[in-house]
Amino acid sequence: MHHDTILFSIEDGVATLTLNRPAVMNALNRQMRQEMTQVLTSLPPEVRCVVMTGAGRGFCSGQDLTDASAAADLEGTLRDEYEPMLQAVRQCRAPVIAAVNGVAAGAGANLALAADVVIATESASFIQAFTRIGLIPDAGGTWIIPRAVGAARAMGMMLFAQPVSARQAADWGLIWQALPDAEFVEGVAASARALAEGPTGAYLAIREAVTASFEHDMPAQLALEARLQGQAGRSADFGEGVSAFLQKRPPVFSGR
Ligand code: T3D
Repeated sequence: MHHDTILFSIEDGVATLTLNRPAVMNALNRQMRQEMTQVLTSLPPEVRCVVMTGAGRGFCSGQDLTDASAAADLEGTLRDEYEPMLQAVRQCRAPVIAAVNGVAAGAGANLALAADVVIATESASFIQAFTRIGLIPDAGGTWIIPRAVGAARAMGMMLFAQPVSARQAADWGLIWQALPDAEFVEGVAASARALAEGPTGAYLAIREAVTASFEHDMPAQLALEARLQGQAGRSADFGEGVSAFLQKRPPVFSGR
């Protein structure tokens, strides 16, 4: 399928989805949101890891501020266009890596933070830019950020709208890794390969359990773990993992 605002390719089970409006730092317009949602909800079966990244020097500058129609109905735009895109990331049938190649601002930052794993290049930064234009953080930011870094840092990021460097973000636990710029591309590729060769069902169950943990008490979480582990225990990948261990060889997971 042809896309105008994103690039999409698949190699060795890794799908790379590149936000591709570099002249505006990959600002999100309606078409980009639709194309992202469409691609993420119709991945071919061979895909076992998705890498989201940006073309040019930025990752994503958030809402395209030249789009007057989105501005005229923010609630509708969020409900009808942002929410499906974010749910497509959170419910993707393969683990998602956000490869933050440069600045991630506004909804662009929160799109990255919705991924399962965020790897940023050291020169990148995360900006909750919203209050600069009189808005509140959206695109899931008010849910994800306080859970990741606590209320004090979340409030500081959101009220001051200053860039948080990739290194600071990693030190705070907002993201998984900040890599030196020279190691970024290979580091992302190695992580993507590792996930694409891994036990996909276990990865998706881990996402479900970690997400649910924020709402559950411990008994409810223990019950969820038991159910999800029962499911993992019936997978071919569990059989393969144990056989490989006993035979002292690396496992070859099928993702089933
Ligand atoms: O539906 C709704 O509207 C509600 C949803 C809201 C969600 C949101 O995301 S609100 C937050 C929107 N985003 C921002 O406020 C960030 C705006 N951008 C910036 O602050 C800066 O551009 C960056 C920090 C991202 C990058 O700064 P810098 O100095 O590296 O680059 P630049 O020169 O500012 O940007 C390069 C070009 O991209 C420039 O165009 P030009 O002058 O070369 O023709 C700039 O205007 C354009 N650009 C950057 N961000 C956006 C944008 N154009 C449209 N929309 C943008 N968000």
